[in-house]
Amino acid sequence: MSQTKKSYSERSKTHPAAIGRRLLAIMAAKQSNLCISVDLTSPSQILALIDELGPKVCLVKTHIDIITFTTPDSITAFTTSLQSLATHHNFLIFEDRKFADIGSTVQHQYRGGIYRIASWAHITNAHAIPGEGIIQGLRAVAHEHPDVDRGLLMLGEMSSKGSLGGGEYLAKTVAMARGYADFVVGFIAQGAVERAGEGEDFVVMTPGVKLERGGDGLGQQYNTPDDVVGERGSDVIIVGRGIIKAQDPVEEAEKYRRAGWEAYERRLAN
Ligand code: S5P
Repeated sequence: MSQTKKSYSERSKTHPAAIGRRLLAIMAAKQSNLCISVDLTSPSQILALIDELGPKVCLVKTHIDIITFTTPDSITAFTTSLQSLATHHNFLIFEDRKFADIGSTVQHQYRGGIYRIASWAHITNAHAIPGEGIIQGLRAVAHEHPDVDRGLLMLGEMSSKGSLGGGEYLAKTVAMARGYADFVVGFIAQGAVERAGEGEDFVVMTPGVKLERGGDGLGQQYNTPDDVVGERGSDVIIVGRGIIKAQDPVEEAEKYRRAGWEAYERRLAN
């Protein structure tokens, strides 16, 4: 059976990566395929908004390096609070770091520096451009945390105008990830990626989502939840400004949660 026809609940029992099984189980339990992208710069505003939106989402996406921290301690305080919110509201944390260097360098970037991403983010992402050493480097750091589940998304296709991804690049990215099924949970792409054999499962997450199609004047291109989940077979919608800039972000998040979930249910039924 095509993976796009299987329920999240069914897939949560068989996904080859532990973090993939956990994410799919959360999606099924909360009836949410919504990932909120909290692209704000104030730590307290971010945490307050996540506390409000937590019940509606399966995943919270951060850009830790756009946040204004005053001291190193305030970074730890932030990531500790974020982890508590994740436990309390039952969501996972996705740091949108977009690693793009050789294996040796990304190991340092993932493990160390001031952000110590591997210590708090369940999922992060990487470009395929350096070749599979980037996956090997990140996976080795993830294995330094045997007590916690960690996973990676490979960027195979971007939402922005003129992106070099998609097509053959996406196919090569998928091929590269195949040997790392216990760590590569899935892909960032604009729709379902070429699905393959037994035992494989790719969670596909799609940014560039709003309730109405359009753009932002800087190359971002928006499609609707129905376009990406219903028509193109993506699994998770990633929404930033569509929710965080709304007058009532909680009410808006509920609209996106419902739109994403209904598109998924229609896909299963058709
Ligand atoms: O192809 C991509 C990949 C990502 S991760 N296009 C994207 O827009 N993103 C991220 O998704 C981007 O960095 C931003 O954090 C979010 C989209 O935000 P929005 O405000 O346009 O919904």
